[in-house]
Amino acid sequence: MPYVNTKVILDKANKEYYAVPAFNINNLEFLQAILDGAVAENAPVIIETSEGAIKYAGNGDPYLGAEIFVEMVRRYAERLPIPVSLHLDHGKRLEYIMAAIKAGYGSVMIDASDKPFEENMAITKKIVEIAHAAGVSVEAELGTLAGIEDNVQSAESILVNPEEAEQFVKETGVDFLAPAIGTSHGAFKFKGEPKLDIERLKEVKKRTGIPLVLHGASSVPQDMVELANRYGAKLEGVKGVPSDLLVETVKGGINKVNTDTDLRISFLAGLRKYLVENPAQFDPRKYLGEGKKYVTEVVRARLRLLGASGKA
Ligand code: PH4
Ligand code: ZN
Repeated sequence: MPYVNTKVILDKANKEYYAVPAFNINNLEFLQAILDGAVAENAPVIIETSEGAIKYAGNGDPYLGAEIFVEMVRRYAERLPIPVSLHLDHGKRLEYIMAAIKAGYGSVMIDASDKPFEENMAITKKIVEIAHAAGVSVEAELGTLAGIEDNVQSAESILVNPEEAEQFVKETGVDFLAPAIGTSHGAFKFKGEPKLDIERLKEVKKRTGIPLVLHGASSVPQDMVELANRYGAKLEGVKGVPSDLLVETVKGGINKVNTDTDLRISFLAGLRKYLVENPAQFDPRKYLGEGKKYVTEVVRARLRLLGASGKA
């Protein structure tokens, strides 16, 4: 199946009420592990890279980094029986957005969510014009990623406003929207009970109808955390979005589920276990290969949970 535009994958998911995970990569090994999992599940998959990942791959040069990722993803995708797309995650600098568009990414995110609403809207509109002219689809974000604390007042100010979401989508022509509903990036998502504003999400979906994106969606699987800790890691107090709550977000209209932390932790668990159990081994293909197996398992579980398995 070809390397496709992210819109092809997400419009189908929106129509058929499931979600596709978007997995972050920084290198070759994670890409291989993710694609192995998606092929095993006969599922569509979105690969995404942050500006940091592009900088890392390009040794500081965004154009080189973006080209390397497009080449890697496209060359693998062409040989596979599943649709695969490549997305720029949290594009904040014009240089990185242009590099991704020029290199051949299927979609870019313009993240101006830290700017006032009107400014976010103006910046997003401009990027939509540029990207659409090149056949590239666009994701934007409204609200701020942060957990919902007890103080409802502060929650109101950081979470998406559904009326604004409707106006934003109409005026910018954006293809996908990431509404803040109480998640946060990383492995420490909730201080107390995990809580997301599902009603707010449903209202955004009702008013916009477009594919919605959940950032900070990792579940932080406890078996992987325990395994990593057993072999020397110190991951304490880590907490993600529980599986049943994630399924609620899909029912509420989420179609793209950003997942990075879960892959980092599972790779670490496999790598640490292997290195401790094989202290004489120094072939990177062996120890990185073991990390990959754990990533593939987490990818497969995620695809099944979100309803993407069998949807290729
Ligand atoms: N992301 C991943 C952001 C990764 O700069 P960087 O490469 O560290 O950025 O956009 C997510 O939403 C992932 O959420 P998660 O932490 O819950 O996996
Ligand atoms: Zn994110």
